[in-house]
Amino acid sequence: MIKKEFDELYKLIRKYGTFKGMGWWVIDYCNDPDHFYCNDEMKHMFSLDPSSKKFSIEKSCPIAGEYNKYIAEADKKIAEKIFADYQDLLQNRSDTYENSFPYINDKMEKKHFNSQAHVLKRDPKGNVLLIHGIIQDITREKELEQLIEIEKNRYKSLSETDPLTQLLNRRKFEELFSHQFEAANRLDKKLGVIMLDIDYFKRYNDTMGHQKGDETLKKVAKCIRSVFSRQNDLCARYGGEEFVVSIFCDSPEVFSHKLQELKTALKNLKITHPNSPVDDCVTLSMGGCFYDPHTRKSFTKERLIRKADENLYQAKSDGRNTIVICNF
Ligand code: GH3
Ligand code: MG
Ligand code: MG
Repeated sequence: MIKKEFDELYKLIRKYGTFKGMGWWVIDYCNDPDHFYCNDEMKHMFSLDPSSKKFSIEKSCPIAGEYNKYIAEADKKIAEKIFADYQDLLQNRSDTYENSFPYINDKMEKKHFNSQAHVLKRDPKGNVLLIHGIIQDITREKELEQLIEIEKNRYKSLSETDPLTQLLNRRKFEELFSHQFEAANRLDKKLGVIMLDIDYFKRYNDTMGHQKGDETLKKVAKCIRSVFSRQNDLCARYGGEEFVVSIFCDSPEVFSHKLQELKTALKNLKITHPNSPVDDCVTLSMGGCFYDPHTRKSFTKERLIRKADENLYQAKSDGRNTIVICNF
C-alpha cells in the first residue's frame, strides 16, 4: 500500500466516520507502524492533543505502549490480554479482536471501554498493511451493570438475614445447616448445635419498653456472633428472642468451653434486667447437642435440633441462666 493511497483513505473515513460516542483509529502499518491516526471523538475520550493529526503508539496510544499501564492499574490480566490480542493481529494469527477494559484516566476516574480492531489489508505473505479499530466509552453501561449487581446482592442478603439482628434468618439457617450436617457426615467432622433463649424477656419488654427490647436483641445477637465468629459458624435468629448456633467443633470439651465463653461475654456486657429473678442482667438459657458422626451415622439433623431444643427446655426448668448439653 502506498502512502498516497492511505492519505486518500484517511481523508474519506475522517469525513464520513464521525459517529457520536465512537472513537476510531487507523494505522498505516506498511509505511508508519509506530503511529496511529484517530478521530476527534477518540482524542476527546483520551485527552489527546486536539490539534495533532497523528500520535505515537508507544507514547500516546491509550491501549498500547506506555498507556497500557493505565489499564494494568485497573486490571493487570486484561492489560496482558489486550497486548496479546494485538500481537495476534500482527503475527497473522487473527484478523480481528474485541475486548473490554477498565481504564484509569488522567483525572484518576475509572472508565470502561469496548475496543474492536480489524486488519483491513495484508500483503500476500500475510504482513499487516492497514489496521483499523473502534473504541466506545461504555462506562455508563458498566456502572449500571454494577448497580444492578449490588441491588441483586442486597435483595439476596435481605431474603437471607434477619433485619433486626443481621444474623441469618431461620429459613437460611435451615438451608445452610443441611449442608453443614451433610459435610459433617461425609468428612467425619464433629458438630455442636445450640438453641438459646433470652430469660424473662417478656418482663424485660414490659419494664423497659419494646424499643429497648429491640436494642437488647441486637446486642445479644452481636455478642453471639462475636463468640462464634468463624466463617463457617452458623448463627441465626430462630424466632422472637430465640437463637440457634451450629459449629464444627473438635470435642465436647471445646464445645462446652465455647458456651461458657458466651455466657461470660454476655455477662460482661452488663445489660441491666430490672425484673429478672435470676440475675441483675440479661441472661440466656442454652441447650446444646454435640454430635460425632463417627459414632452416630444414622442420626438426622432434625433430631439434633430437637435434642438441643429439649435441652433448652431443661435449662429453663433448671432455673434459667444455665447450660444443658448432651453428647451423641
Ligand atoms: P423465658 O425465660 O421462659 O424464655 O421467658 P420469656 O419472657 O423470655 O419468654 P416468653 O415466650 O414468655 O416471651 C418472649 C418475649 O419476647 C415476648 C415478646 O414480646 C418478646 N419478643 C419477641 N420478639 C421480639 C422482638 O422482635 N422485639 C422485642 N422487643 N421483643 C420481642
Ligand atoms: Mg425467653
Ligand atoms: Mg422464647
